[in-house]
Amino acid sequence: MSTSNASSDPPALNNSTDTNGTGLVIVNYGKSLLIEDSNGKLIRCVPRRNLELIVCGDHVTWESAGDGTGVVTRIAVRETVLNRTDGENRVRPLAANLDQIAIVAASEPALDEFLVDKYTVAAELVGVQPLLIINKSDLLDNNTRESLEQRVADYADIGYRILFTSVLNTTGMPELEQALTGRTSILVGQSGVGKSSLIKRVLPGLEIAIGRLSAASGQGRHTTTTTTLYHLSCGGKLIDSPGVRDFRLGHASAVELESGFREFRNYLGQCRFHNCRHLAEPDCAVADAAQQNRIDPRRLESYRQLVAGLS
Ligand SMILES: Nc1nc2c(ncn2[C@@H]2O[C@H](COP(=O)(O)OP(=O)(O)OP(=O)(O)O)[C@@H](O)[C@H]2O)c(=O)[nH]1
Ligand SMILES: [Mg+2]
Ligand SMILES: [Zn+2]
Repeated sequence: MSTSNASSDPPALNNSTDTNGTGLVIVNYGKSLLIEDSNGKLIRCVPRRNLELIVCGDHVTWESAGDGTGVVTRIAVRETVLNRTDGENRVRPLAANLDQIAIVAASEPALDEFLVDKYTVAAELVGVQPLLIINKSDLLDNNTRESLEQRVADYADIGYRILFTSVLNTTGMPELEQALTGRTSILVGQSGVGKSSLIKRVLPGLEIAIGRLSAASGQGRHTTTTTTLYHLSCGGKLIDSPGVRDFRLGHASAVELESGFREFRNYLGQCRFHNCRHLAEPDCAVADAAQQNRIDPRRLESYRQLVAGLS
């Protein structure tokens, strides 16, 4: 198993590899990146100029620089890519060649459904399954558990899998491992929900920096600073990513957004206006479905908020 720690300092390298070839990107530190060659060795590389941003999960071609380090010369075509929009309105890739997006939430920090919605839309647009993980289930009593279950029930109705997990009492861990087996998954979500702790659980012995929630604010500290790929012993790859306050989808049109809400699909094409945006138009099949609770009105509100953000 080759991994690297989650701090921003590149780990010590095995310098015995000195060839060219293909590699898998384990982490991009900014100025340098670590790739894993076909023998599982880690090689520190720099990207050749003019390459687009290289991300975790990318398959690349590299050339030896002759000193144990390498130069990445090419990025293989990505099967999938998870994008976000950054503060300067640029669409940036976060990770590539994923086949599952595991959205991690918890009761602390409080569940942010709009954030979860944005990640489910991102997963739909990427074309991969979202898995919703409600971690820290050990913190729930009967009442809080019931209310949280109710809040996430609509995601189950849509068809998304929900796993309640606890790193402390290992609830849901066998199911989580099974869901991760044989796939490339990324853990995303707010800071402090326990993404790195979950990785540490499924990869015992791995030293991952685990932060403490600030007691005062109830906000998690940003303990994970780089997106990092780990190999699971059960087969499969798991990518840890830094926690977020917010997630802005990569650029998506209104039509893409409506198809990103899977449960709307039954109603699309049934509105009075063929170009209905499901905002305030008359005879809107999507709005009618929400009124009858066949669509969660809260999810329609999320969609409307995202469409409003387009203008
Ligand atoms: N009670 C309880 N605490 C947990 C659980 N999982 C994680 N924690 C605690 O939650 C805090 C944050 O955990 P991390 O794993 O660092 O969270 P993270 O999502 O990786 O945070 P970022 O790296 O900042 O995005 C730590 O103090 C963990 O010990 C759990 O299942 N139950
Ligand atoms: Mg973390
Ligand atoms: Zn409509």
